[in-house]
Amino acid sequence: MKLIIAIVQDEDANRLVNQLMNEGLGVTKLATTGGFLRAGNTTLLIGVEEDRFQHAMEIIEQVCKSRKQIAPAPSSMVGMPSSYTPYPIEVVVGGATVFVLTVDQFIKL
Ligand code: 2BA
Repeated sequence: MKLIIAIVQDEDANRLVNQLMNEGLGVTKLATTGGFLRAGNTTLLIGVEEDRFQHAMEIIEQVCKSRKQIAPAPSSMVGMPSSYTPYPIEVVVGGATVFVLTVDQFIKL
């Protein structure tokens, strides 16, 4: 069994949970915050049997879209003159950041 930990954008999260549930896959949704943008995102825990792993990954790939977001500039930058005005920067947030772990045991009590 594998545990997929997928960090996705809030905009895609509900559709992804619905699609996974429709396919009979178990999923847990966590409200999380990205360290860089300090904005909300969603982390899904998806436990899947090996034979359904590829299908789960395909669903994630189909549903999750990468988008551009504006990251606020740091308020102060070391070594810069005090007249320096930092500008916000544009970053591309990926469709999904996915970690895959091999599950040692899966127990329901
Ligand atoms: P955030 O940390 O809020 O990052 C949002 C996006 O900002 C990133 O998209 C990336 O395009 C950009 N970014 C992040 N750190 C940066 C930096 N030091 N300099 C310039 N740009 C930077 P993604 O890479 O697609 O990541 C989306 C979210 O996935 C992240 O939100 C974070 O919550 C999670 N994530 C990404 N890599 C991770 C990792 N190695 N471990 C744990 N979580 C991770």
